[in-house]
Amino acid sequence: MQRRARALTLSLVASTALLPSLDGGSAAAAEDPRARSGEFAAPFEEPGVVCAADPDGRAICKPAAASTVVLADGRVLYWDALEGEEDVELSTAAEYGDAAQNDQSRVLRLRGTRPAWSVPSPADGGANPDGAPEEPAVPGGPGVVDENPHNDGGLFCSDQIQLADGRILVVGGTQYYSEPGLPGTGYGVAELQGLKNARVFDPATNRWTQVASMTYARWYPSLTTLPDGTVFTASGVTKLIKPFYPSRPADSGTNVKQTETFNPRTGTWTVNPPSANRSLPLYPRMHLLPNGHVYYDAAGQAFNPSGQSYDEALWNIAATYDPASKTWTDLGVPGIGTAAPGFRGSSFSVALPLRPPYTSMSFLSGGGVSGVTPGTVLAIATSQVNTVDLSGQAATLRTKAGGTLNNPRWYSTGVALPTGEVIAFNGSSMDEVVAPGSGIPVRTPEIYDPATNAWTELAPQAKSRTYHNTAVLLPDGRVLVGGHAPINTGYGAANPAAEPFGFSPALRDPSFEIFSPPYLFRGLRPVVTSVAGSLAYGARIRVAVTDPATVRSVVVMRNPALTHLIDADQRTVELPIVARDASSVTVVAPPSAAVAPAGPYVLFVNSDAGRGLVPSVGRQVFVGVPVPAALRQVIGANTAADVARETAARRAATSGGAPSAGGASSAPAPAPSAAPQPAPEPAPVVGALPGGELATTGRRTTAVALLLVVLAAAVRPRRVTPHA
Ligand SMILES: [Cu+2]
Repeated sequence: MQRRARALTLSLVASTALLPSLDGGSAAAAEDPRARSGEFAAPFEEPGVVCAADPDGRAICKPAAASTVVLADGRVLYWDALEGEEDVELSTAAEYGDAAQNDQSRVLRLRGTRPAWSVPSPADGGANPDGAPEEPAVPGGPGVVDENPHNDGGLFCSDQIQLADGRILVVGGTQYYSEPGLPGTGYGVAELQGLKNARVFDPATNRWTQVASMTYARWYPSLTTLPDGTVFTASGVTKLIKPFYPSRPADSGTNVKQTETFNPRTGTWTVNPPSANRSLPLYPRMHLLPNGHVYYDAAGQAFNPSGQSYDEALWNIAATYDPASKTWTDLGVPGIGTAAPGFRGSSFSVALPLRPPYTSMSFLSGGGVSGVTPGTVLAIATSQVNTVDLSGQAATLRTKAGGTLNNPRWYSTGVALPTGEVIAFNGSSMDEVVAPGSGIPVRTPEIYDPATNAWTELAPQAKSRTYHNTAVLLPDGRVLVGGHAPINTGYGAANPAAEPFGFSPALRDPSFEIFSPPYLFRGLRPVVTSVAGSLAYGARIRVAVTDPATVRSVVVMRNPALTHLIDADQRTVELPIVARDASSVTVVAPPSAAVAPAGPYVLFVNSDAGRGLVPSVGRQVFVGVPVPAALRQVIGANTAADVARETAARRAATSGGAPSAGGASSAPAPAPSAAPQPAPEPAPVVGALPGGELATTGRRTTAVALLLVVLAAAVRPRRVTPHA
């Protein structure tokens, strides 16, 4: 059916000064309040209209960063979520099976004085251009209607990791249809089905290509890179809303229990034996332990209070998976005796620094909602540190209650910093999958100090970002905060009427903001003047750095690849300092691929000249593999430019002269005087539905009314299906 894009609004690019603080401030920095609070720069977004009409009349809007990847070439790959909500006129539940669109991707370049965007080819990742087969819940029953050829390959609801060579593997995703539907109307009961597809983005060519597909279709899976470079894939669901599978009834009413492993060398998938099956939440919080096993941190996405899987009580149990024996071992329910024992929904799970001898690993989680069904719908403010101890014969789990967050936060993204601190960004006061648009956004980030186990509020951001927000550490030590792609208000049409009263924005937000953490205002930053591009396992590595005597630690951090609060490969590996001279420190590279799977990492040096840890600008390195030939030149050029700029800035700061041009100011992101004003809020492309237009939709309104009975059971993406 024809759809009309509405209310096209021009928004100017809001340029930001993209260069980070290099000198960390002058002598006056001791009194600088930003040394406690950090600072946000003004929001900016892709230039052009917020939404334009495609040849079919559908709204094509600027994507929000619901999934964000920091590429080894320093650029940022991101893609949208829930594309097409702008075309829903009355009811997401009744129209979205047709109105949904494949999600667009973008590449953002932050180097230089202005942000720049490019569009990968194809923009939507290229899966299923000719449609994909549906799995009907009722063979021969009310039919599947799938008349939109542009929504069978959505990037939304996939998961992604960095391959060892810096390409990005993206697995799963979404296809949309109505089941049942009314042919020719665009109306029906929306269904979101997982994809079997896997695709790879190559930063050297800006292209997406398709690789072999999985056996099982997965919506909201989690990927974890194993020590041998293969990729363990768990969970996801095939049909989100009506998960009954006539061809395999035993799999009905729960998520995909089968696990699969992808081998990037052969490009093939292997279904693991039944011993590797496990009932897990969507986007289970997984991490690779330094013994090579995969840890499930008893957290993930869940939709309280009505339940999502008949066996979801099992999600309370933390466990490890051994890739050699392909078996799981339960570690028990974490946090017994704390305020939030067991499963936590929509909570981040951030790996804290791995330190020699690498025999334990700790994970900080915070916020979200508590428990499986019935659980909580209101956000919680608890945090906890789960530690898996591998020093004995068998892995053991212990939980330490963390400090209470200053704000309850559902769907808050946690970002690990080079210093070992963690910042919680974004989120909402309640679960906005249950009641879209009814949460109060949390705009104040807070920082966790592992030394005190406490959370402290930071400088607030400009934009509200709740469902489908992201935040990732940039190689320069700042944090890129973006996203917000909500479900339409109350599963109807997007309605911004409640926003002035402090509720969540009804429309997607394609903007970004860059946060400079407090450590950027604590004094001079060390400058890494030289380091090898590739770190062989266990090798001694000379890191040439300014003022080596002040160096406290050297870490490598996996390049981020985040969606839905999860980046399973995220890890910070502290490298022991074994020698120090007048111009360098010498460290030992990670000992094994279990401690640090091969691939792209950013190396940071943390110094302390008396006012707390201050990280260097990071250097892109590869651990366990050579720098990929396709990226060698650009990484080399980036590094050379950074070293020259940072060295000049440090020289200017220490000589007492004015900071040199090129971003050496003590302010981390000053807006240049010529910069356009910050981008306006996204235009109300949907919510302000004119009355005249409503009057023209009488036929559709009747059709919607006819479907209400069916909708009562399916208006929300959650379910209770009896065990077959
Ligand atoms: Cu989602």
